[in-house]
Amino acid sequence: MAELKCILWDVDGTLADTERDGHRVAFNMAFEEAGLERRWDVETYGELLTVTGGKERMKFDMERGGMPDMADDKIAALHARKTIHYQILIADGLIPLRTGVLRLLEEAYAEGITLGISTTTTPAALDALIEHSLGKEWFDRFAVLAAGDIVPLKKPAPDIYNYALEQLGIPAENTLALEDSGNGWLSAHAADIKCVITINDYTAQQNFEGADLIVSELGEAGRNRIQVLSNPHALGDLHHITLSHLKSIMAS
Ligand code: XBP
Ligand code: MG
Repeated sequence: MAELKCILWDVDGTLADTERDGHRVAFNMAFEEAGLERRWDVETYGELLTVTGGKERMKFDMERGGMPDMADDKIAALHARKTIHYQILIADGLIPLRTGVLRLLEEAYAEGITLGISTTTTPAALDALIEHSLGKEWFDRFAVLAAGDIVPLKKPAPDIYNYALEQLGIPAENTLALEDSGNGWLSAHAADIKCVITINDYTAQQNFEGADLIVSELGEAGRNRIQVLSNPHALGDLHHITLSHLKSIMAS
């Protein structure tokens, strides 16, 4: 039984559905700009999402014959352009937060629970989403922004979660992660952090065996009831997820 002191948030797919209409589109813009013929359609991108990290994803596609051969520095330069396109898409306000995210963030912040980010995406991409989808004040409200290449191994390795915990000085047993993907779940689990999953179209079929709660979304009081896919802590009849549900998970 442990007290909930910290919530670490994944970004892509959890804070917002950024992958299909954000990152994927930005990759394709960078490919076109560089004169490459390769385009990642919605289905292909879904396959590629099993590889975390944009540079790693491009390299994987290259190694399987999708993209032309490129040296690491070319991949990095292409990815830098992709990040700029992504920042512009996000600044245009095209990607809203997922339902219930802001409500739960605000509730937790008001209660003094430490909030942090644990993501595979590039810091500049994260900053764009915070600024344009959450609001600038959240730069100060998150106690740690753990992102991208700050650790050598990306999710599913536990490194990014371990890094965030080290920075915060908060034990894993007092921390809860919010994730959307199998790789994210494996990463949090390997860091001994309890984890709630909000699935999305790209991750719905992935393996979350052992996760502490699996739901379709966090939901809102005034909206449709969420779908509950796994409720191992027997939280009762869930219409939407509240902070007290997250506390109950930690306490059981
Ligand atoms: C998701 C990722 C990222 C993004 C693209 O991260 O794996 O690679 O798809 O962002 P998370 P970059 O779910 O951990 O937030 O191109 O900046 O890597
Ligand atoms: Mg994610």
